[in-house]
Order: sequence, then C-alpha cells, then structure tokens
Amino acid sequence: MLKIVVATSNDHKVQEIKEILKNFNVEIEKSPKIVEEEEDGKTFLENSVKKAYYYGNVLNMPVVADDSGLIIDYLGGFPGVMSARFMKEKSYEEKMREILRKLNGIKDRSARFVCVASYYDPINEILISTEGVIEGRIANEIRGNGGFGYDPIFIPEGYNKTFGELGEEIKREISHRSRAFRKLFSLILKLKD
Ligand code: ITT
Repeated sequence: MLKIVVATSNDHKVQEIKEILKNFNVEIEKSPKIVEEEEDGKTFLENSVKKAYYYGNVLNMPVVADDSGLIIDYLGGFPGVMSARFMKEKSYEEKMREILRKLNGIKDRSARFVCVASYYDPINEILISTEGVIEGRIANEIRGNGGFGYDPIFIPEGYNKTFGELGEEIKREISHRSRAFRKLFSLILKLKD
C-alpha cells in the first residue's frame, strides 16, 4: 500500500483527507511537526507547492499538501489566501462574525471554497497539483457546528444548509478538498502503475 505524508499542521484537514481517500488504497499519515516556511504566496497554487516542496525536501519522501480558502465575490475575493491568517489571534466564531458584518444587508453573497492539492516526490522529482472548487453562498448567520473553519457560514450550491449543518458525509462528497484530492490521487496512482 502506498504511504504518503500530509504536510499540514491542521488536524481537520488530515482527517478529511483520510476519509476522502478511503477507497484509494493509500495510507495517509500526518507529517511530524517541523517549523514551516511562511505562507506568503499570492495564490493557492504558490502556497500549496511551497508547502509540498518544503516538507518533501526536509523529510526526503513523497508528500501531499493543501492550500485552501474561502473566496467571497462581494469582498473582492477576501479572505482568499488570507483565510487562515485573517484576524489570526481571534476565534473562527469572531472571524465569521466579522465577515457577516461586512456582508450585512448585501444581496450578493456568492462565494466559493478553493483547494489546491500538491504532490511532491523529491526522489523522482515529480510535482503534480490539482484544484477543486465548490461554489456556494454566505449564510445570513452562523449555523451548525460540524466541520471546521468557515464551514458554519458556507452554503454549498444546491443546498439550503451550511457545511456546518450538512455533516461530514455530504461535505466529503462535494467539497473543494475532495475534488482536488480525488483528482490528485487518480494521477498519482496512474504514475505508480
Ligand atoms: P496548513 O497550512 O498547515 O495545511 P492551515 O489551516 O493554515 O493549515 P491553509 O493555509 O490552507 O491551512 O488555510 C486554509 C484556511 O481556509 C483554513 O484555516 C480555514 O480557515 C479555511 N478553509 C479551508 N478549507 C476549509 C474547509 O473545508 N472548511 C472551512 N474552512 C476552510
């Protein structure tokens, strides 16, 4: 079975990626804690590749990394690549309240979650990146406590409930992360054939 380390410090991501890849015959492990380079890229792709390179080269083994975030059209794409760093010292409850405040009375609530997943194998010098997107809108209030991060204010297209209310199974079916990682692993497993 193929063993791959996930280059992240976010336990929620590891858990989601493990579940997403259940049927792929791969073993997913969380990376050991190593001090990470700053995520200062301007795009999800730049940050995702940076994480994969950094961890892959330090650990000298194949790794996958994910850079993701919430894009809100009315706010010009904010928080976007800043999703984790925006109001860094504050709780997600406070970050979500601030976003809801910025959108107070605004009709255009369109938004999307984006995930760029990267695989880097330093031994064979292989780099693959894939993108997954889930379109949706920002709710009028915080709803549900499932998932993590901004899940309680994001309503995916085709539903009337937030990711915080919909539960793991539905999120796993349709999320930006599952779309990116399913594509990534179909490509990785083709390489291994
Ligand atoms: P690593 O860099 O260590 O992987 P991180 O949490 O800092 O962990 P990112 O830099 O990719 O990860 O930031 C992504 C942020 O975007 C994350 O902290 C959430 O705030 C938000 N986000 C991404 N995917 C999400 C999801 O599925 N549900 C809710 N919020 C999400």
